[in-house]
Amino acid sequence: MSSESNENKLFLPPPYCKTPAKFDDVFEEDVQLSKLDVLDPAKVLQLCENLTDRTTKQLEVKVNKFLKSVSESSTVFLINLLNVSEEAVVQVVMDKILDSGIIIPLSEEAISNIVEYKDHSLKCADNLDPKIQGLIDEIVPKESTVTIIPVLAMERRAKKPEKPIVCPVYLVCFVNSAKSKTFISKLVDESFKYFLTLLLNTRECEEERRLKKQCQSLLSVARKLFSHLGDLSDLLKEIMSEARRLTNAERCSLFLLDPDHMHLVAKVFDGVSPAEKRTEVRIAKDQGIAGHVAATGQILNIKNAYKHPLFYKGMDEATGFHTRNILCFPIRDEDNIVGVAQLCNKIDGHFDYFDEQVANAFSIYCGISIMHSLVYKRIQDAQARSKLSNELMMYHMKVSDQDVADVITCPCNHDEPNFSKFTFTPRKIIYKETPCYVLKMFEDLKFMEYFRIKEETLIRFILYVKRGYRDLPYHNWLHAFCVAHFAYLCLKNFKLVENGYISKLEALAYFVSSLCHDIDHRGTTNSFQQQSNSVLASLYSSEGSVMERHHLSQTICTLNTEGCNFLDSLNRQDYIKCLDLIKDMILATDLATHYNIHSRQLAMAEEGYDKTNPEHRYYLCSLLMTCADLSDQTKDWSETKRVAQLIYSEFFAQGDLEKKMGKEPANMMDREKASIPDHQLEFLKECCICIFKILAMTFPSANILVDAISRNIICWEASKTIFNKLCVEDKTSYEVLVSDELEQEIQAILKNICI
Ligand code: 7OP
Ligand code: ZN
Repeated sequence: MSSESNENKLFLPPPYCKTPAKFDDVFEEDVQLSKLDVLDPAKVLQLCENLTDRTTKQLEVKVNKFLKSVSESSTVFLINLLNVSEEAVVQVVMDKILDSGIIIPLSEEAISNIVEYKDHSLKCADNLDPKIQGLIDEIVPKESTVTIIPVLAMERRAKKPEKPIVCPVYLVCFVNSAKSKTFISKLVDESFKYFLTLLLNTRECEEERRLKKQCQSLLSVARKLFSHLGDLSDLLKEIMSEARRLTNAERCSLFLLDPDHMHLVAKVFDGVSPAEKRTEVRIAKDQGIAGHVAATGQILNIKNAYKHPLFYKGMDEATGFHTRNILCFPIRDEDNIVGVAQLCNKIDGHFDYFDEQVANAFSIYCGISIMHSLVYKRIQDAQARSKLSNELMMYHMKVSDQDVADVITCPCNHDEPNFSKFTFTPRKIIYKETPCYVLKMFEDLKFMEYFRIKEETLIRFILYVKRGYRDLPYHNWLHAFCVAHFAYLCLKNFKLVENGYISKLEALAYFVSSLCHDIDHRGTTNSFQQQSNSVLASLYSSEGSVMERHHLSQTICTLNTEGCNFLDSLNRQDYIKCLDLIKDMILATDLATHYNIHSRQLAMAEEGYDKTNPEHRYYLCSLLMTCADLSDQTKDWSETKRVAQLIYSEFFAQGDLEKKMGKEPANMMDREKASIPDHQLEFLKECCICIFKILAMTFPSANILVDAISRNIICWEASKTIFNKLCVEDKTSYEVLVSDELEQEIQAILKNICI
């Protein structure tokens, strides 16, 4: 049949619908019986008064009774033709409401082919769809005459509402009627004018209620998806029992594909008596209905299990359960079928189109849950592994009680002269004694008594921090020690606490931050982390200051290591405040942070430091951190030169690494290209001088630091000629830096300046 003739049929106007003008005469011609010949207005009126029910079933009973009486039939029933779900449904036969409706699936094509317009009247097709014929045979006794009259209506759920189409919505079946087909046809045409709209509206209303309930249940399940994250089997159980409830199934089960991919293993049995539960149900992946669904990925709606070729009776025989019908659907994760869910025995009939829709939604829910819990498990595993390796590492670098005792009983004096002067160079402290000096500074700053710090705990903390630093040329424990020493110098010389610039707690945080600010530095910059996609970058790059965030995290970890939390005698409020300050101060050591707030720091110094202004306090603390971090540059020339050697061997190592990775390093990191005096001069002039000048605006005694940097600038300027000379002789910048010539030359110049 061509699609055009098919379409024509659909556009046939039903007699009770507003019809296009050109059809009007067709119907006028065809009138053989008048309205009054078939309908008694009083009866119709009485019926209409009575059609007050809320359900289509109850309405159908009354309509059937009316039609039976008028048509003098033995039985009348309606076949509902549902265009949306593509089903034919009988839910009432005469005045008997069926427990479970008789539902048969019909294709859209089949539905549109039911009706023909022939001999100027609307009829059922001569060869009625065999499925519908079967449905009628199921209800009507043999040897009966059945007159079937179609009822058409505008399709309300048309895909294009602006182009409505007319389609059959009912087949009215009259059994053994005493009236002629013409009479019955006229009766249907005329009477449905009065109640078709009511029937259809009620049908639609029922449908909406069902959809609403379905949506609500799906929503409530969706909420649960997040509540059982930790336990997948719990969650799946919850989901499946909801699916069972929603589709009115007697039981449901869920099978997941075994990792061997050869078996489906039952994970959930809901609606099964406990006695029936066996240890494990396992089926071959290509066996039976579940296997078929797993293989094809197609939902299977089986109305009669025992008639289905794939149905395996063995399970029923083993369990004593009788399977009538089955709705079996696949469960997918991102791209694969990972399992199969099965709903058995719809309590009042067959699984229908709507059950299939529910199944579809639940299939998606299960898939999401499985995926979520896999991700969740992976995260938990990773966390556990990291905790384990952390514990292992901590065990191997455990600071022993003996190490702590050795610091307490250290026989050395620790009274270097000028230790608390800006001119003191902490790099000359004997390495072994650095922890003792840190302890000494803690004591000297009166932190021990003020915060009731336990000496043993503090020493253990210091020793763990020391171990936290790697063996790098520059960013090692000695750098931390120097920065902490400079913090100590500021606290003492500027009398930061005594003069109320900062609080005692801020002072403590400043000192601790200085000591910890580079823990576990890897000798590479923030941009290197991002370039190389390092683990640290993946953890922190979205927030910036990648390394600094890691140093902070390491600091907190160290503090939380057993026997290390020397801050635990602080009250809760101070403790939280202290960690907050430490966070701010460690993050302030990222020079990018410094450049961010540099102009506001300058403005603060220009307008005068206001200790009651919290922003000023933050800017001052940040400035103090930056100064401490760069304090190597405020020492004498030989220190500056030594530090430059350390820094450039670290920078060049990163440059070498970048070259190996096929990237081009920045000039400063490239041992072939870098001009050390130029980079140092730029760093001192553009960065250091400015920072220390801001400091000196608030603390005039810091001018000696600015002067020291200026002297170093002169030396670097002077060194340029030697660098230029020796570089021509094919020496690298670094070779010149460590050469004797440079040392001699600058010493000579310095002697001249000092005299
Ligand atoms: N002296 C130094 C650093 C050269 C005490 C760091 C940089 C910024 C701008 C050069 C430049 C380097 C940086 C510290 C000290 C240590 C400064 C962070 C650097 N002489 N560098 N240098 N710094 O990023 F022009 F690398 F950790
Ligand atoms: Zn540092």
